[in-house]
Amino acid sequence: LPEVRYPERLNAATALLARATPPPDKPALLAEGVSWTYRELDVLSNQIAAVLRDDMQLIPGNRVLLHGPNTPMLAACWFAVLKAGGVAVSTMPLLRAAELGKVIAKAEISHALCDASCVAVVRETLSTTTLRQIQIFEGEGGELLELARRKPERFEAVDTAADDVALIAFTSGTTGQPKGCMHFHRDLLAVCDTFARHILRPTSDDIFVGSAPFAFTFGLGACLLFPVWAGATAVLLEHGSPPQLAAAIEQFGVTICATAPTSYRMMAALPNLDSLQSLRKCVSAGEALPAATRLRWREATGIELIDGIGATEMLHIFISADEHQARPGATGKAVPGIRACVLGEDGQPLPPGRIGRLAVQGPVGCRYLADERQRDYVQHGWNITGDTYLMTEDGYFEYQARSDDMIVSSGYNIAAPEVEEALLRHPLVAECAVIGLPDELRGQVVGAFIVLAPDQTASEALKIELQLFVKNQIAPYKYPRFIEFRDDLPKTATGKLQRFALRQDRPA
Ligand code: 3UK
Repeated sequence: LPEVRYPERLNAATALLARATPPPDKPALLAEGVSWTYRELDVLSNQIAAVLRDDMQLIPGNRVLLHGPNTPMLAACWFAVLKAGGVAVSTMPLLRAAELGKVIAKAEISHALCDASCVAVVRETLSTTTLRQIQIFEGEGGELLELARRKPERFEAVDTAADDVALIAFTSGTTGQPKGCMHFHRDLLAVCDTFARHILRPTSDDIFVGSAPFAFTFGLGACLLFPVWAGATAVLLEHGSPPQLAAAIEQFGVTICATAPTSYRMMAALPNLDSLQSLRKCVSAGEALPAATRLRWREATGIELIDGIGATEMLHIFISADEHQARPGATGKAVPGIRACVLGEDGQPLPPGRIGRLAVQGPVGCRYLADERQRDYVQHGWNITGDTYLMTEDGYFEYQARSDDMIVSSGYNIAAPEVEEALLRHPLVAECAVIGLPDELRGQVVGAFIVLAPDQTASEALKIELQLFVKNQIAPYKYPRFIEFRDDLPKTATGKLQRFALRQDRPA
């Protein structure tokens, strides 16, 4: 295993910005009507760091809320917080006051840098939280920028230890309440030195775009850390819906795109796929990638998707395969620098071909903010991600389900995503979620919640058709005995299905 070593004293913001030594006029960040060079990004983040220290009385170790959609200003603020020795806590731009209040309280946040478009919600939390200092930015202006522009161009970054906390990321709550995960300065480089260095392999000529906000570490890596680490260019989008993503790819000549499987499925259905010609590499993460989506994207663009499983607890992707090594039905192999195995009920590694709990180990690991579920996630030095996997003889990891989403019906193990994948191949099915429903006879039965394609009508006949459709593709015992049509499905802010919410909806 290639080992990654970092100096004992390390500030990730200066290390990342100093590493690439791009020509000073090289664009670092692009957005609608905005283009910032590496030098502009470095200087402005120095000046904001000075505002944090001198005007906002930030003390190293203080936690700073970064609230707003992905913009060059938010990126400059992120680097500034780290330079000033603060701990960055990015939050999803659409959070409501009650949710934001919980995050501020849990992370004991004292300072905030906030986009004017979402400041109201932050102000609502003021009376009930520890938050004391707020500065607001507005596009290329605002109070914060006015203060910043009066500061010197240089700033001596705080001499942080490599294992000082640099950020706290909150999980998206696929299985319940969001949990805060702490990551060190060195972790920010470690994800670049594992996934980016060995799998993505960007060059300084690449232009990145992604749909995930910085608050989702998939987005922080793919839209900020990796491009800066490579001395490349990042296009920042405030809204990353599939049509907006496709438009940005055309407008900016994007070469690397990172988004979720659903988004690739929807982009592949857009007219005029020629506009995606500039693309070179595409990363899919966040949810299992259906083989049909991989195929559709290859047919549409000629590009083999780079699937990768990551987690907030691990900061970024730990199992993946590049475009040459990709294998349909498998997420990939352990990323160089990271170890992975499949554990049995007894906590011992299973031989290849057996289904069990995925366990990973590497330079980055889970460190929950409160004790929360630390002992469930980290066992004997292994991070237990909560996913069920099978490892093949040659080290490929095949995703089965979230451990909570394995359905046991009449003694059979049925992975919810496999049934969903079969249903999604039907042209009338737009979205679906499969869960186990309690059943006296069978223990559990397979239940499917289905959103139909626009203008389609639900009927009993269609239910039967869909059941047959599944039986014809996968083992017949896996077919959904129960089907319900819905207008929409419960999802997290990062767009993931909340199967637990469907289970809670339906008491035994
Ligand atoms: C699931 C996948 C199958 C899996 C994330 C890339 O998703 C990220 O972090 P979260 O904390 O969720 C983690 C869980 O999501 N998952 C993610 N990717 C895949 N399942 N195939 C995949 N390719 O259950 C995992 O445990 O929201 C992804 C980078 C950074 C991230 N934080």
